Amino acid sequence: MRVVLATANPGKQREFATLLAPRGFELVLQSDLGIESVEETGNTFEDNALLKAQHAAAASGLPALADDSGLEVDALGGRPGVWSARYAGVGATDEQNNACLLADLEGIPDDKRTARYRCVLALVRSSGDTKPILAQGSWEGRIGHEPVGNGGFGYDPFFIPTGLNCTAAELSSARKNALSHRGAALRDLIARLGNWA
Ligand code: ITT
Repeated sequence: MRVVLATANPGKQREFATLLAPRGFELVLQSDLGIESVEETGNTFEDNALLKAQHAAAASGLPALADDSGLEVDALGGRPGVWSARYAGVGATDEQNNACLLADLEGIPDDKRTARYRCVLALVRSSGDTKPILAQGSWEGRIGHEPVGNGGFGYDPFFIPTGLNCTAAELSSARKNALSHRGAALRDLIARLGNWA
């Protein structure tokens, strides 16, 4: 099945390529079709995932898969949440977002630094698809005090998954995919696919 992957995030692109290759999806990057990212105006992961998928489907005429994801930190009332990519401002780098997170958590002890990654996927056959498939996954953990590891992307050097003594950035990509919110959301999506397409 030929599907446009509606993301401009290279970290997500790598993870999707590994996760979807064995599932018979032929992924086309929206950037390879000259499709720009749409403005994320939704207030929920679901709304933004749908927005991105519908935009890519409308621009390409192909089915589209989008991911909206982020980090919810309990001590910050669930922030940065849907604003995770823009925590330090529009166009912020991972380093700037991580610095912002660390500053906002200054003085917060370990047991209050609980957090989770959430991922919502939207798969549409066309921009007007009235029955999009939505799937989701989450990954519990806590936020460390310093960056550790070189793998993954985004907040991974600070995210210590529950039950592990290392950060998500120290995991191999296979292990991250097996444990992560994105891996869980993709397994949920595949379970919901049925005879889609
Ligand atoms: P697209 O909209 O183009 O897909 P984006 O990076 O803007 O890319 P989101 O709006 O969904 O995507 O924001 C997701 C942010 O959440 C991402 O930039 C990271 O900061 C964070 N994030 C999500 N999944 C992550 C993961 O597996 N590891 C680390 N950080 C993650």
